[in-house]
Amino acid sequence: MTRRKMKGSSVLAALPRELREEISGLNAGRGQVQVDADPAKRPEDEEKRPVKRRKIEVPPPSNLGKFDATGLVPFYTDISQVPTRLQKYYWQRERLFSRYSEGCLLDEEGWFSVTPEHIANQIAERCRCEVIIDAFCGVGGNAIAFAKTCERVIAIDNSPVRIALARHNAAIYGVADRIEFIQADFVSFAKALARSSSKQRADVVFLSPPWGGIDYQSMSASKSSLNLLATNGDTTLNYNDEVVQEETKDEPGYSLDNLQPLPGNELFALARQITPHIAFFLPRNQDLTEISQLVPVSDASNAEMIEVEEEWMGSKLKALTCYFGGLVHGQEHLWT
Ligand code: MGP
Ligand code: SAH
Repeated sequence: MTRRKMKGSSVLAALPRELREEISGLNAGRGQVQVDADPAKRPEDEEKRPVKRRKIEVPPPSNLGKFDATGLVPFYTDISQVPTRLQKYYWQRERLFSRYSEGCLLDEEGWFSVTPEHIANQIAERCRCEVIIDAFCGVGGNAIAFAKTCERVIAIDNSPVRIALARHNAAIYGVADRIEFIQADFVSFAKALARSSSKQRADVVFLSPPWGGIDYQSMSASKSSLNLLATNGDTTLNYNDEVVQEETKDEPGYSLDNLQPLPGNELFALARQITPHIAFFLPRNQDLTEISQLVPVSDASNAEMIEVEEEWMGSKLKALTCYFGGLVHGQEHLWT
């Protein structure tokens, strides 16, 4: 994809005063934070324990300066410190952040929703542009990757804790100064931006909203996939890859209705008021019929194409990214 150049007024400058004030006050505080207590170590346990050589990751002395969020959440250096429900994510820590051992910090939602670095880099390459909005930046997995391919990254999250963690992690990667972190509700932000008269907005909006928690796979299924299951007793979605067909066979598809803070079709419509070029990060079992219904139906010659990228980590399908507008191969003309 060609690199898109847009010059002119900044996104923040285009916002109404109330929103700018809300945003400029963000960097001030870290808000109330709940921290999982480290498991208490009893001296008598230490004595009983056989002496073993253990590799412990120790974060180097911090040079993060004003972005240092150390202490906001625990930095785990050993599996024994990690709550059981998060252990499967901790085992993958170097895949989530290759610089984890340098002190990357994640809170509970961060652990189960951060985009693994390799996948984030792939998406960022595809989204290469001047101004990108990461609408739900979490602990910064995608925002850090976008900072390497985009001129400006506007990273939004409504959690003050995760904004602080994202900024801390971005500092470890040396890109904190290349990202504008904004603690805000994306819905209000997008509505304000869409209302603003500025012609210069954002080239791309990246949507990676909450899917409904750690158990998103068991959430209510989409109507169309349930109908298919009822009529066929078997469904193979429109994937070309046999492995994916195997994995999704007989499983009802995830519905966009489960997304937060709005159903996916409303979230998409909101983002489309900002730009036609959208990347939407979704569960691997997303019902693709719902995705196809996001764009207006038109005759075949004019039909807008959507591209769905499977995000694999090793032999495991992790998620899907759906690309719209000029992000779709063959639709580069939509950038003009
Ligand atoms: P997963 O299915 O929870 O993990 O999430 P895994 O390791 O495939 O678990 P398993 O039990 O199926 O083996 C897969 C990927 O989806 C994670 O690495 C995250 O990148 C992403 N992800 C998961 N959740 C719950 C969310 C979410 O709520 N929002 C966003 N944006 N991404 C998520
Ligand atoms: N892509 C991110 C993970 C995103 S998880 C990463 O790689 O780290 C989804 C995030 O959406 C959470 O951090 C949550 O705080 C945030 N969120 C939920 N509702 C929001 C809203 N209304 N506006 C902005 N952010 C929101």
